[in-house]
Amino acid sequence: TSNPNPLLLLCLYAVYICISTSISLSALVVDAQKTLGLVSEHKSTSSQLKDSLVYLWPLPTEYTFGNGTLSVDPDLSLAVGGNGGNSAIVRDAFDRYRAIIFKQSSSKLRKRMMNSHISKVRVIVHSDIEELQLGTDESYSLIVAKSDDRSIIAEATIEANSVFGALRGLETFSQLCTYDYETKSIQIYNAPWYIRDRPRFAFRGLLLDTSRHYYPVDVIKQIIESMSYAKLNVLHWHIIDEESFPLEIPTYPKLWKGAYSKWERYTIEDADEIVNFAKRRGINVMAEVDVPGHAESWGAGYPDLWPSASCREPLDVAKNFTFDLISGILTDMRKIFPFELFHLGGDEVHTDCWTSTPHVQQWLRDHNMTAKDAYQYFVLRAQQLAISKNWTPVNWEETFNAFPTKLNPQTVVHNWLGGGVCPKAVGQGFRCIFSNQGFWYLDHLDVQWDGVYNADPLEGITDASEQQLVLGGEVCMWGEMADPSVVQQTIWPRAAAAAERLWSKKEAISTRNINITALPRLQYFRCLLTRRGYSVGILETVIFPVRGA
Ligand code: CP6
Repeated sequence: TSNPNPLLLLCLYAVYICISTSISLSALVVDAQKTLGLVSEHKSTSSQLKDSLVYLWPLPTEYTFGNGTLSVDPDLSLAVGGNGGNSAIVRDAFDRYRAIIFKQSSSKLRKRMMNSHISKVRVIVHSDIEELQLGTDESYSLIVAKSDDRSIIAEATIEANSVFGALRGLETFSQLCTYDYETKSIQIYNAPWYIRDRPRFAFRGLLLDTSRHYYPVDVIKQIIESMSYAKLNVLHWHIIDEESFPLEIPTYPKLWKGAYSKWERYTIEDADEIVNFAKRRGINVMAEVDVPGHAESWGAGYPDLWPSASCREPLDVAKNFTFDLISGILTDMRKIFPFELFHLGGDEVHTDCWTSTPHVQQWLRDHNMTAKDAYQYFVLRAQQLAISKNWTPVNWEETFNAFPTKLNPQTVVHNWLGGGVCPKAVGQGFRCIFSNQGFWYLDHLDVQWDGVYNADPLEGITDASEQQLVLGGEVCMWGEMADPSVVQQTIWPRAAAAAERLWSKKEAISTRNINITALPRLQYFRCLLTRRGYSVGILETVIFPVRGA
């Protein structure tokens, strides 16, 4: 199309603002979908203008905004209310966010008291329960508005049922704050804001693999901190694998011999610190002990776990010692991992060592089992151990693919292969986590942000009650090709694309025109991460036509 006349643009913009403020005045909160619907009626110019106003990631469920500007007082204070308002979690988070908001050029900040300004963030938390579990209420509302039309005093008010909802609200508030170089002050544009927000899925995860490369505790904390910026809420800690066993297990202290070195280890205190750091950011840690495959490193300390010294995987199914040891590991880990989900792996089990090692062969004959039977036996026995310690087992999808009717019905099936197992799993009543490797494996560097963004955990599931069984999804940062020097820019910004898919309403972020509806906001989020101190990979414009456009 030809270049539009700037005056015409201005008119369109004014009309648009009038419409949006009148909506906000009449209804206070309208559906984001309606707002976006408005956009798609005037494609190109006005939609670009509109989208340039909402730099929030992930997009809130419902929001309206106006055309005013508010300053944020550098002496911003917190006022709390409700049963849970006085929580240390809320206070600490406020201090963190205040530091983030005023990080830029803080020494040069000017107090701007002449125009309307916000001096107080009011946080109301209804419940004082600080239990963080799957399905913990993360909803919140955020209002950024003047107390009344003539006043120059404005306020930000966050209201939430739980402290974790309040954390999400503080993140959104921080994203509204921008540094203005002209006035050397923090500004909130397009006020008043009325936001009501809640996650689409309860499980929004990132897998971190500390077996292939060791990550110092501080690096793990940085990753957790960045997850909270995108409202991700589960760190799937793939602690142990065949390459190394970095975690301290007091009951079986020689397992630690499987660490790469004496200093590439996590003590119980380290793990505890990570779990508590995550909790204070509304993030659960789901630990994984992957059995019976991917466990060669266990034998460095206890060689009896290997079928033989020359054939070392999977763990020896024929010895009770194997299961006593797993039980000991789970007992020790239960004390530091309060999350109700525990991952037992079960993927990529190659049983050749079982069928080729004489004593295991004999055991299979004695028990009248094939190698596949023994795989099932192992997985189910491990599940029983986890269940007996009051955990809900999660298993990689091979377990479901091999013996779907035998798995404990509580099992959460974790997809990773390309075949789309979730529709089948939920069809059989199992819960499911989506991590299709074609879209959500971050070690696949050829998958670009739009591929991540366009994938949907509910693909192929139409029945509403079956959709309920999809807990959400997880992006996977496998560790073979990543270490602390590159992990952040491999995770970001693509993990953020999945984070919005998992948080925001499907209709609000359709796969149509994502260069307009998503890319500018994601670019902005990418810059937000860099401002907050992270290395972030590049973002490419999607070449149209994309799927569904
Ligand atoms: N480690 C473990 C891995 C992978 C899996 N489990 C994996 C497999 C294929 C790809 C990426 C990662 N490295 N324990 C599969 C769940 Cl492409």
